[in-house]
Parts: sequence; structure tokens; C-alpha cells
Amino acid sequence: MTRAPLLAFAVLGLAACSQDGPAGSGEQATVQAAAAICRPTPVGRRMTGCYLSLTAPAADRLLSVTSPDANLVQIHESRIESGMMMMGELRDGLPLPAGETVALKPGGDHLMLMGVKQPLVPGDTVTLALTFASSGPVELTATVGQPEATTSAAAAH
Ligand SMILES: [Cu+2]
Repeated sequence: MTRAPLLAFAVLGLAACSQDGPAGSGEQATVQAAAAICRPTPVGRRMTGCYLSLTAPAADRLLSVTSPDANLVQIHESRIESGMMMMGELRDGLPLPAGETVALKPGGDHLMLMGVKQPLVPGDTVTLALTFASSGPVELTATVGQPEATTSAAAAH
């Protein structure tokens, strides 16, 4: 007999919370993104890697990335398997420890643009929209060029 009224109260409480929205949650922490760069697309190919550094004030996670300039953006890790450089999607996203700068760089973690709509040449720009587990979304503009830390071993990505 007491259960039904309790349940109704809980549902009402939830509804009130969601109506409050971001205004009630105060100032939202923002992940700082810097040095975003995408490689030019290889001739005849529609995929390429992007690199940047991310600094989250509180522990967070990069969940997904979209771009109007590509059909799909995946978060990739690189690893050596049987002496070969392999890469794969980080399906749970990329962890961002509090206050630490996480660098996505050639030979390591990177963003993979797939189904790039126009060939990317140096001097072009790419818009990236980043979604995080806790922080608000971040939109940024990456330049197209060769990342500084390029080594021959990392040439593939
Ligand atoms: Cu990749």
C-alpha cells in the first residue's frame, strides 16, 4: 500500500531534475583541445588520421567524434602485434585522466576520418566535434598538414 505513492514520488523527482537541465548544474568543465592536425588524404584514398592533445580538468573520457567533412570518425589505438603495426577502434572511448595532457599522435592513439568527402590537401581545415562522458561537447578546427612527430615507422598512420 505504501509502494505506489513512493514510486510516484520518485518519478516526479526525476522529471523535475531533467527539466532543470544544464542551467541547474552550474558551470560545466571544458576539455582543452590543442594542436589539432589531420594528414592530407593519400591520393585515391578517403581515409586519414588526425592528431591533437586533450586536457581534461577532471577525469573524463572522449566518447565519440563527428565531422561534417567525413562520413565517420573513429577513435583508434595503435599497437604492435606480431611485429606489425595494427590499429583498432577504442570502442569504450579514450580515457582522459584529470589534469593530464593526453596526446594523440602518429604511432599512438589517433582519430581516423573515414569516407572523407573532399580530398584533404595541406592548408585545408577539418571541423571536428568531440563528445565527452562528463564535459560539454567541444568543436574545433584542425589544419591539414604533416604532424611534427612523423617518423618513417609511423608513416602509415
Ligand atoms: Cu587508424
